[in-house]
Amino acid sequence: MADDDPIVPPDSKFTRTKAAWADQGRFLTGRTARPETERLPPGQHLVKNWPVLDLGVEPAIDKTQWRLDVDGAVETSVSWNWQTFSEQPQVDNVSDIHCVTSWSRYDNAWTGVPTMHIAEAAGILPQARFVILHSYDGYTTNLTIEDFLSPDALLAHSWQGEPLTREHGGPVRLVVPHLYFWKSAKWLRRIEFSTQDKPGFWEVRGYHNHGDPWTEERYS
Ligand SMILES: Nc1nc2c(c(=O)[nH]1)N[C@H]1C(S)=C(S)[C@@H](COP(=O)(O)O)O[C@H]1N2
Ligand SMILES: [Mo]
Repeated sequence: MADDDPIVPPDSKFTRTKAAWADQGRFLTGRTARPETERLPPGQHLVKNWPVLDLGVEPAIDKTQWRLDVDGAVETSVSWNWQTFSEQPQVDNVSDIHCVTSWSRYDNAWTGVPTMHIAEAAGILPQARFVILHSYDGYTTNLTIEDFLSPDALLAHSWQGEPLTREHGGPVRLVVPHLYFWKSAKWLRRIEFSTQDKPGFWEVRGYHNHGDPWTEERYS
């Protein structure tokens, strides 16, 4: 894919509302919690269902058309199709979801390819420090290499043993459990390793560049 995103993400009332929450500091408690002693981060409440949050456009990507590119500051650019992606090493991982709009959901069983393997397959250059995720709906989000390569982070294609549904980001989404869920890009299209940070869709709309739920890094 070219460096410029060809897709323009939609503007919507919900997008504008969420941008306003960043201005107002909505849901902030000023409390910090520790993952070792508390399971629910400050300002969060537990839900049993699984809410859908996105820009309102849910791209339908057939597995025969689906591609995932890994490029940028790497030794070897990689482009997987569904077949070659399925041949990569697989892991199962159970983790909690924490969304910045204040809901959390426990015990999500994900299956997919560990992000560590992506780094090995492409060979990250020493000067690469950031990872920019690009999605089929035009969404982007940014992470440091360390956060992206966290041991429980993966490119998930299944949830609770079933293929990830379209509304939750299928065929493949990122899952980075230790950060707010907006960092977990749905409908993943491209993983760009970069020497420079490039704040993504929510990061340029008042949301925190890092997004740690335990220290309430909700807004910038
Ligand atoms: N491509 C894409 N990924 C995205 C989003 C989006 O709009 N587009 N929204 C983010 C936000 S804000 C959240 S909270 C989670 C929601 O994931 P879910 O709908 O599966 O709960 O996806 C994240 N990943
Ligand atoms: Mo979100």
